[in-house]
Amino acid sequence: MIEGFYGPPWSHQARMHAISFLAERGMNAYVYAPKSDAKHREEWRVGYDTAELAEFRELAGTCRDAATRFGFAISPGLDIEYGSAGDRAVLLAKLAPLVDAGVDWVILALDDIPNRVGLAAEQVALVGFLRECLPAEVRISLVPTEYVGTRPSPYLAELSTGLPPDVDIFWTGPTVCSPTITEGDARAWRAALGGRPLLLWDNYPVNDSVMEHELHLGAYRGREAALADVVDGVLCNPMRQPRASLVPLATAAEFLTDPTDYDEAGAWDRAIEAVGGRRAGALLAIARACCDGPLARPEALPLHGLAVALEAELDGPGWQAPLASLREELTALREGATAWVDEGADHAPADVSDPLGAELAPWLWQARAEAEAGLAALRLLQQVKAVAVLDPRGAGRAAAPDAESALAQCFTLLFVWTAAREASHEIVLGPRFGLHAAVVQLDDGRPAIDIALALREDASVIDRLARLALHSYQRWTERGVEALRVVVDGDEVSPDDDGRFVATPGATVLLDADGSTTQITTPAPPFRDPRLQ
Ligand code: LTM
Repeated sequence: MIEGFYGPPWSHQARMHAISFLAERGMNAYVYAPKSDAKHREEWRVGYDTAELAEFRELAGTCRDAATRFGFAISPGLDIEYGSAGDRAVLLAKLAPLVDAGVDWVILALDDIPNRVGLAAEQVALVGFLRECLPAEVRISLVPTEYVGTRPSPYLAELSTGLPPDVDIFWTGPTVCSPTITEGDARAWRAALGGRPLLLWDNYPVNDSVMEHELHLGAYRGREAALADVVDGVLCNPMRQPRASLVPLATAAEFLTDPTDYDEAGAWDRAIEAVGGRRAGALLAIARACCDGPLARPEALPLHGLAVALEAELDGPGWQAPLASLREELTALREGATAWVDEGADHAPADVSDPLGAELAPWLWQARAEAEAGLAALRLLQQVKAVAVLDPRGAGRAAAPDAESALAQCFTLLFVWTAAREASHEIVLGPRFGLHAAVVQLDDGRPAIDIALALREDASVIDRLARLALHSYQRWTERGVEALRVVVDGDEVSPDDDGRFVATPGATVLLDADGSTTQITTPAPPFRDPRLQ
């Protein structure tokens, strides 16, 4: 793992917990590289104080005990004068106490700075200087200024010819947060670097900068098993939320331990169980609502598949079953999120009694609002259909759509949908507007943004359900009123004024009203219905 995101660095305790948790699952490297630790980047010249060095020492000890390699990254590229003897001396003076505290791996992180002609040569000289001055047992790696792509470039060529041979180079794949990374991608990048050792800085599940409203709780995926034969290591960049990160990271650990036989679904279940503990059920519900991201498009959300299935059945007699599946998914989300936020209503970022709940709180609140809106949409869809209750002896009661009930439900939907859209910017059940860092290489090696990869718009499943319900309601208002028909095993029966009818047990019962049909396959409709009270 490489803690290399923008945003508040993890707490020391969270870091120590993550290292031990991941070591138990086979991960064996940790790099300290939080961009927002000023002493790591903006104020890289300032040394760590005694208390901070004591924490690094403890971290080094934890890593040693967990058979985990401990790396410290320094990111001086914003303002270092590469050739300046003064800056070089400051850099060495900064690193010396860290090496003394147990760091035996130094990473020079020169990412996210402007590139220019001649930069590679200056960086090569600085790495050479560090190689000469740091003890031989300290490994050195470089995060280059160009770290994305699969093609050669003048910068990479210059870098690879000048660096000491044992210095390995970080790379993030074809883009910054790469949806897929193949063996071929890695071979191509390695070739662009003259075949030198390559470490994958895998930007998953990271959710910083433009992604900070997303929670990436889905399983690790999209990496070819044979990638392991080409790269010399994989370090995942976690989310700003240390506990929640352990879900995707535990799945990555399973993949990296055995890429060929990786069982994505099983790994995800195991991760949720291990991280969620007594909250595993609720964590599963929120994870199913937040498993899209750079590695999985919103179409991968389970609720999306259920919504598509409902759309396919909506105009036919079998609409109740897919509607019931959606109700189940959304109810689990609403119940899980509600119980969690209610128990820790004062969840503050520093809540130590439930650190996972504190991290997830903004998404739990949003999940509750989204689930309410989705359920309101489903209720409205039911209101514009004929429904019935049917007991095992064949006694039934049916009702046609009713203008008053439908209107009331339509208003409810409009209010709760508005509430969900206005609640917060946190993304749950698909983005209304979302961005991913999608820098790529053009054919000639120059950098660019892949807009198709970067932009995700109008992909909220809740919006989709709300629109579906409102359009169904609209279509119903445009139809003429037709009398309710009840057809039992092909024969029309006449319900009484209260809608009561009798069917032989096990018979096929169809209701027709206002141009739509409902087949009765369950004793009651998906939602309790005011028309049948
Ligand atoms: O990926 C690299 C090498 N650098 C930065 C990371 O610090 C950041 O966390 C990710 C995700 O936004 N993108 C980067 O470019």
